[in-house]
Amino acid sequence: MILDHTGAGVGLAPLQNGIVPRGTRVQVFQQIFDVFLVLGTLVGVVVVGYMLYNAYKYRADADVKRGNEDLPTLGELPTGSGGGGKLFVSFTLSAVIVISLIAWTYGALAFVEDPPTPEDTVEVEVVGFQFGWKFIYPNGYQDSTLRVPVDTNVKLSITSEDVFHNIGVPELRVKSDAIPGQTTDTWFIADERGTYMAQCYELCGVGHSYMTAEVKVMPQDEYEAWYANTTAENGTASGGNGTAGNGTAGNGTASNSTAHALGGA
Ligand SMILES: [Cu+2]
Repeated sequence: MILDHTGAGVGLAPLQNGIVPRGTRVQVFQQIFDVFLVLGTLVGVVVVGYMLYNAYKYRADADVKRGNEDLPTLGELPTGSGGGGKLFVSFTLSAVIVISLIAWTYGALAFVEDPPTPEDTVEVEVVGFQFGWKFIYPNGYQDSTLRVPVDTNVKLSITSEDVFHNIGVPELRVKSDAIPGQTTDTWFIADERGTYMAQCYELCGVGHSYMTAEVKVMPQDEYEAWYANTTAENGTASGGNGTAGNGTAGNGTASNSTAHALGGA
């Protein structure tokens, strides 16, 4: 099962055998999607199938063919039959399915909202500004690119230094508000190396669509070697005047000119 892959590295293994999914956000949300897809399809097939069956059974010329004189005639009020057995079964079944689904989804989302924090968690502060992102590491190092080790729990503490922003990395299923004067915590685990794109999801001004950042997921040893060489002084990100945007190919110029134009107004 895919859950084993990531769980082993982050100390979540004992929790994974339960009904409620554990693992990376990608795995949890995928399982929720799968369960809803399968159950939704099943309910759809039963409902549409039963409807078609009855449409055929009670078709206009049915009583002629079957010689069934019990069929209601047009305008006749239904008298009921069977003591509501069918109604009881369908109500009970629906209630059981809906309530279990709510409980199960709630359990899964409660885990996503507040997961156990393993000891090797990498903590990064994220500061949004018009128009870019600063990633600040515990040693004070700042960068406009987020570098994290693979298969490791990453905790982000997100805030903004001007207006509302929202940082999201769709591929990692992580997205969170960046509100001035307030810190929002979220987390993710990337189980594949590579470069992902973080971007702003809150319309925050003219440079909003350029407000992206790279997320580089590195092998553990490479990350540690890289982090060992960082200090508070050698960071590339600085201040709130848009210079942090320089690190991102293609959008640095746009962010800078916009930010400077605003600053000079
Ligand atoms: Cu923004």
